[in-house]
Amino acid sequence: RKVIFSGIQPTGIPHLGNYLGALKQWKHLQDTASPDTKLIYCIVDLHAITVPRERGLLTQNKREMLAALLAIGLDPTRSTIFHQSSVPAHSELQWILSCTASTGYLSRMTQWKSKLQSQSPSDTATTTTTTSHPALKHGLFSYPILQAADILLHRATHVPVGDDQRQHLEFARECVTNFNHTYAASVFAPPSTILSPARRVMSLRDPTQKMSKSDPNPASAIFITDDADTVRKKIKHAVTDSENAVGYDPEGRKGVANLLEMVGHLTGQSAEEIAGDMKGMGLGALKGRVVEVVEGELGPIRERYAEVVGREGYLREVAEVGGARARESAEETMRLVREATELGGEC
Ligand code: AQP
Repeated sequence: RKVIFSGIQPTGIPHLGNYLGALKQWKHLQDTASPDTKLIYCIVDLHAITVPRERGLLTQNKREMLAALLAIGLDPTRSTIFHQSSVPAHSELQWILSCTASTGYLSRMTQWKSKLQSQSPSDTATTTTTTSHPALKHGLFSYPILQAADILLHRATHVPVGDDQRQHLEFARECVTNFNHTYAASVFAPPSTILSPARRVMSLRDPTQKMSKSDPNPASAIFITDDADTVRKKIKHAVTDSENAVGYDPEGRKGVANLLEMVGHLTGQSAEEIAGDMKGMGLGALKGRVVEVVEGELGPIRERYAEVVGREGYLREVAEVGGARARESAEETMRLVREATELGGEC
């Protein structure tokens, strides 16, 4: 049976990168999957606590993320939508997987290495150890094991993610091999990665960096709830270059390429095609086109979000029903895991 699983951190309102790289694909899969395909979408709050936050913010972020998932068109009667911490088996399986996971492999993860660089003083920036900086917590290091547990707990066959998660998916496949080999079992099968065509949407302020919720500059990202005026201003001020002519050169003109790719992902055309259509035009015209297509896509989402985010009772009910369904799905797997590991039986 095909099982599609994916997750998103409740670390703020999703941006255009999350939307094009993951959420739009989630909705597309929901709308096109055969009736017997299981669809499971998780708000990964356990992942979100790897970085500190003010009290109250996580609750708010979780509610807003749930509203955002409904606003993009996920249907809770078709897709299981739930908060990760409402299914304790995610943490239980993480521990079990961690006992066969390699620390060497974890320390080579690109995301971990970049967190090391951003959180460490410069003298530790090139190391891959956790020895020198108190801000580096173990949860950040073992994050990919929890992510593997998320996926394997529901025995996902397909996982739609953006390019930044590709390496973590490879690690999840490694966890499958390690577990099955250690326990001479075939409990898990390696999940396939589904990469959306929008693999990496870049920051509007620095097109060498991916658009990210945790970027402290809100002008770097278009959030799916930004109003029309904010969207227009952010795009108008997007960093491009001094050549005032539309042209697609993903290496040499990263800012312009990012804008062309955004239009492409929203219209279904290729970036080259759009550049061809806009030949001879200036960057102001390109930015105008970006505003038009982004607004066309996000306008209705923004309206649905405003309508649903205040319905606290409804949101609670969606989360409760999703949590119950996810616990059932998890329990089917955990029975097999406990049997394989001898953790479930009476003595
Ligand atoms: N810039 C991006 N382009 C394409 N896809 C992206 N994704 C994230 N950024 C981009 C995809 O969005 C999904 C959910 O991501 P996440 O919230 O679980 O964590 P993340 O990848 O770390 O995303 P952010 O926005 O950068 O969040 P923070 O700042 O909290 O770490 C994933 O499928 C991801 O690939």
